[in-house]
Amino acid sequence: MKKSKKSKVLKILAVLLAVILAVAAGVLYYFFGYQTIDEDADAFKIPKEYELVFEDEFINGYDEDFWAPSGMTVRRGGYWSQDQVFTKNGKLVIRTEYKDDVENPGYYTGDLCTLHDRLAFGYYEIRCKVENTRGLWNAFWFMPDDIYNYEQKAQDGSEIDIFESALPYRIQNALYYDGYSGRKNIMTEVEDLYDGYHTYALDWKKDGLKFYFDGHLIWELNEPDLIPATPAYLNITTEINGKVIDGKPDPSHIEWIGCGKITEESNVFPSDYVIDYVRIYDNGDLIWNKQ
Ligand SMILES: [Ca+2]
Ligand SMILES: [Ca+2]
Repeated sequence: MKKSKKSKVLKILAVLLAVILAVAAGVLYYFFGYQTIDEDADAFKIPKEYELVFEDEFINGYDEDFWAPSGMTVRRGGYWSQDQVFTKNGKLVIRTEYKDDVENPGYYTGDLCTLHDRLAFGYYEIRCKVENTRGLWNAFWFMPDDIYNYEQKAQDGSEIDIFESALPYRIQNALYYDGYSGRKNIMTEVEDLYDGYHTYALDWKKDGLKFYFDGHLIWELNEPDLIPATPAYLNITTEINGKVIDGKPDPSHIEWIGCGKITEESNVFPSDYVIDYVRIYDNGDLIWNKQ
């Protein structure tokens, strides 16, 4: 009797310990978890059968038929303004800086997003340079018109982050779906993240997603219910960590834990997200709904 009671207690303790360890592992991955890149692995080369269907080299402007800045708007802890988005020497620059000589003093940055076109599947590549500025993140990502479709998991609308740079020396790739209640993500540590230009790519096919950094495969998803099949719009953005409080950006209410808070003291401004090019290839599956 005593023995069985003891073994029951031990079993319960073992289960509890397993649960605690699993939760701890989840928490650790959430805050600290990341992978590194196998630089010795063969780099991916764009197959010959992939057809280049769009290219913006940002020479004397961006392709105004394809995308545009969102215009003056409040975005998290800062403002998006078309004035922060310009081209220079064959590069697109999204500039972040603090402005106090304007009607609404605060941190100003910007974005480009596709105006009317919606895309699904295809191969997408950006070549860009990011800076180690705390409290903001640069990104290249897809957003569906409706992420609040719950009938299917990611298939009926998913945010797809081809990359986000939020944590120091780390990039994140992610899928968000079902009204942001669904998430799959991976963090990758990159030692030379800030040392010049890198390429970030997504090969989005009907049977899977592959994410690349400088040609190195860093994440692969093959589960059918996680492969988005809904055309989405494409974004290049910089976002300031923070929340909108009473219609105003408040960078002291930080939203992404670990990204930190943007401050003039800890950063050098202006901070530029510099994009050399964006290219889109038809990988055999591309859907491009033009308007
Ligand atoms: Ca869904
Ligand atoms: Ca260029």
